[in-house]
Amino acid sequence: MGRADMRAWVTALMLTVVACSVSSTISGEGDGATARFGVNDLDSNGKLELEEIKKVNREYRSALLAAGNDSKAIKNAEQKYRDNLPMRSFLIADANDDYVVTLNEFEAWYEIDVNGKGKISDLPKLSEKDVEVYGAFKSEWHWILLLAFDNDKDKRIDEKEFSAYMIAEEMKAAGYKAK
Ligand SMILES: [Ca+2]
Ligand SMILES: [Ca+2]
Ligand SMILES: [Ca+2]
Repeated sequence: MGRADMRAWVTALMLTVVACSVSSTISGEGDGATARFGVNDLDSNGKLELEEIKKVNREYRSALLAAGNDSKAIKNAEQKYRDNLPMRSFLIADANDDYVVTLNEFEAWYEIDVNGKGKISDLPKLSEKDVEVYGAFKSEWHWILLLAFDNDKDKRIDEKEFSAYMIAEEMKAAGYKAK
């Protein structure tokens, strides 16, 4: 695969995941920031840890995967995980890059990214390490999606299997049912 091709399919993969996580920025009633922080703080220790956010996001993805093409099941999963904090948002909110998001860091992120106050450029930038963490985490999900096309079950994706995956993705994007 050439470099340009590689870029094209990586972009296609990224779009799939973005589409899956867009719905998660809706917040609940009342003090949205605190409520949403609480939903993601699985062990209720007042901090959001990297592993915790990975866990929530994995659960959300599994629910979407289980929903398959069933649009009602997809809606239910999106509703259930509407306060889920996407990995990318966690990494942005983590202003001091210690991979723990405090309520203060979370509220600062929430004001700008969810409440739309201030400028997006005021948000902390993703560091190189953040991008690495994000890329590695995303690869888990892409690998699960790809393995569904591992017809000979050898845990490797050959050219033919990859082609079937891409066709299925394009079918989905064009609004046709998967074969
Ligand atoms: Ca926690
Ligand atoms: Ca932090
Ligand atoms: Ca294979």
